[in-house]
Amino acid sequence: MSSQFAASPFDAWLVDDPEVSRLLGREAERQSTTLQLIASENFTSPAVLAASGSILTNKYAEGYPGRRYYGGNQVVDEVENLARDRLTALFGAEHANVQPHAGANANLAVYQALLDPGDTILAMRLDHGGHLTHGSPASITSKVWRFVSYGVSPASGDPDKPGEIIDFDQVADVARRERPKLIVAGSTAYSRIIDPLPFREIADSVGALFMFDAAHPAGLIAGGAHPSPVGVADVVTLTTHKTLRGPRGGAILSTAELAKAVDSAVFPGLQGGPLEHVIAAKAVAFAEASRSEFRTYAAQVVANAGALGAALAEAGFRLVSGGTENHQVLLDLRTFDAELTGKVAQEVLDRAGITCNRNTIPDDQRSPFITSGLRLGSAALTTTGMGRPEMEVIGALIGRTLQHRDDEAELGRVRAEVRELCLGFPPYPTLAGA
Ligand code: DSN
Repeated sequence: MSSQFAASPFDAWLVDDPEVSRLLGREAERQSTTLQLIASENFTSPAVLAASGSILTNKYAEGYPGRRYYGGNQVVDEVENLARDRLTALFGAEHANVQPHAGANANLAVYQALLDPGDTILAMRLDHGGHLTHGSPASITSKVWRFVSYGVSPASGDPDKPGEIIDFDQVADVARRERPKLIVAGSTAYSRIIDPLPFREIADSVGALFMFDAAHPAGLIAGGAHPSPVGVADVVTLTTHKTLRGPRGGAILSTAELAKAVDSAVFPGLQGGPLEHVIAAKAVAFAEASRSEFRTYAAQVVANAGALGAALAEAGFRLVSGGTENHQVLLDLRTFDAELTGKVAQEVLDRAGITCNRNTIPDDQRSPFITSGLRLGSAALTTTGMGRPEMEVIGALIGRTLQHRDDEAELGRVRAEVRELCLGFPPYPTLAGA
């Protein structure tokens, strides 16, 4: 492939499959000329792309280093040990499992490791920002375990104390009443720091174990922008592809005491052969996240989300919880336009080259498919080098797009401005033209 936009360091090797090559080329162009504001996405480094596209995909390695069910794993063992060592060092953890194929698998494995079927788990309400694996009726988690939930405090309308933050009185009350065996902290749509300490205290007060789902803030924790739950929680789960900026996948950190239970729950409990090519890419990402530049990156992600949120507030949107302390901005669209749903906003923004996702807001009257909110994230655009000035431009562009959503000519003008902006911040400058 010879294009201005490269999809991987190995594009040229796809000449024998022009159909896939063309599709990858189109996706490379999409990622390079539209604004990536999905809060759970990022741009990995070319080194991460190279490792995840490597020959390690050929190897079966069921088991763990030194204890595999297949021969020929001498090198693979070194790769997985390197990934585990780098991850434990990055977070100061006693034990790491780098095999989970996704964050959902990591969570499921922890439940399996620590609980019996039917045990009670206390986690965040889905419509207040919790994840599917925190007890959605659609998830297998709720069929195996009994979930009870906590949420955020009501919106107050007072700009100095806006509310919509985790209600620890409620966490403690439900914990006392329901006596969960496990308390889960963590969310997918919540723009504030999650302090692990009050959760620990509540868990101790009712004799519960404590799991921190760090899928979203893992990179902010690694980069020192958020407090670390490691050493506070019994188990920390994470994804490697969001703010941590690695390949798509999950990982689990635990105390040494829980290591065996966690490892057995991942394999053979839940998964078969580990994706060693992805584990190699995780190792690359963990090394990248341990460098001082990554601390600068994490701080900039938070600063950029703040700048984007301020620009959106200026454009007339209400920010859920009144602001942001992480990589996310959760918008309540109703103050901007009571008729505008998250679904329509997402679709119109997509046409203008602005990629984000609709999201419920606390106590949303609309369904999760329609929603009254939008979730935006700053992690990917920060990787491209964008800063405050670009966030201000993007906030204004979002306002303009949604204001003129029925005006195709205006959407076309925004699309052109978005393309121009993105071309100044290529995600893969060293691969372009490959
Ligand atoms: N898909 C993830 C997110 O967007 O937050 C959660 O699984």
